[in-house]
Amino acid sequence: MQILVYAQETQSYVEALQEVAPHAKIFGAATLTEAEPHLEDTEVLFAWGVPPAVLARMPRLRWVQWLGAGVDLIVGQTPDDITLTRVVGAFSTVMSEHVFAYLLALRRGIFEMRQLQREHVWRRVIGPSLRGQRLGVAGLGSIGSEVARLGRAFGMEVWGLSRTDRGGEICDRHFLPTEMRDFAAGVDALVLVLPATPETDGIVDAEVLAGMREGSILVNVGRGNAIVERDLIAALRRGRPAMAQLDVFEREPLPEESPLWDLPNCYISAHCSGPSEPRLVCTFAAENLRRYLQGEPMVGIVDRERGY
Ligand code: OXD
Repeated sequence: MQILVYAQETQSYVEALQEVAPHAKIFGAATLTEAEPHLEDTEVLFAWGVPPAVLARMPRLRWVQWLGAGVDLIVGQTPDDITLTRVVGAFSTVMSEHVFAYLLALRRGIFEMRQLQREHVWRRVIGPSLRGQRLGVAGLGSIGSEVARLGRAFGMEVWGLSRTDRGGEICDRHFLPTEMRDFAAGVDALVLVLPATPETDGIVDAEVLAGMREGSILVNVGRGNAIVERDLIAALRRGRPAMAQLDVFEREPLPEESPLWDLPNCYISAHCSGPSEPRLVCTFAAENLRRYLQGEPMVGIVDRERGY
C-alpha cells in the first residue's frame, strides 16, 4: 500500500504513520513537484493545502484524510467514491483557549493595561467579569462544545446554535440557524465556530450585527464566509458589537487595504487559532490509519451533503 503525506512539514506524519503501517510505502511532499512521482500509485492521501485538482490524477486513491477541521477547500472536488475524513477533536483545546484568551483579555482590559505600561501611566483598569455574562456559541461540534464547556467553567450562561439540536444538551438554550438574529441579540459574547457551507454564508449580516448588545464581543474562529465583512466594518465603526476578534476572513491573507486592520476595536489574528500542524494532528491521523487498515469505522467521515 502507498501513502502520500502532502503538508508543509511531513516528517512527523510519516514517522507516526509508519509505526501504524510498517509495511506501507509512505512518501512526504511539500510541493506538487515533490508529490508528482507518487500520484499514480497512492491509495491514501493525508493532505493539507494540496491543490484539489490533483485528486483527478490519482487513479488508485481510496481515502483522503484532510489534516484540518474544515474541508471547504476540498469537499466539492473529492469524487464520491473516495472516502473523505477531516480532523475532529484535535483542535478543541487550543481553539477554545484562543477564544478565552481574547474574551478575558478584552473584558479585563489587558490590552489597555499594556498600552498604559508603554506610556508609563499608573492607572487602574477594572473590567467586568465573565461570570454571569451570556456566551453564544454558533456551531456545536467538538470545538464549539469545548468553548461552551469552558464558558460554563467561567460561570457564564451558555446559549448554542447549530443546524440540528445535536449538542443542544450542553447549552442553557438552543437555537437553529434561522434564529440567528434572536440568538445574537441575546448574548454578551458571540463566538462563531461554523463550517463554510452555503447555509452559513453571510449568516452574520447587517441585521444580525445591528441587533447585538451594547458592549458585546464577536469572535470568529470558524470560517470567514459566515460574516459579511462590509457589514461588520460598518457595525464596528458604530460600536456594535463593541469589539471583534477575527481569526478568519472572507479573503486570506486579509488584504492590506482592508479597513479591519485599523479599526481600534478589531483584534486580528492570522488564521492560527487551531493550526494544522503535526503536534496537534499526528495522533488523530495515525489512529484513523489504524482503523482504515483494520476495517474499523474511521473518525471524521465527511457528509458530502452537509459539507463537513
Ligand atoms: C482547519 C483550519 O480547518 O485550520 O483546520 O482552519
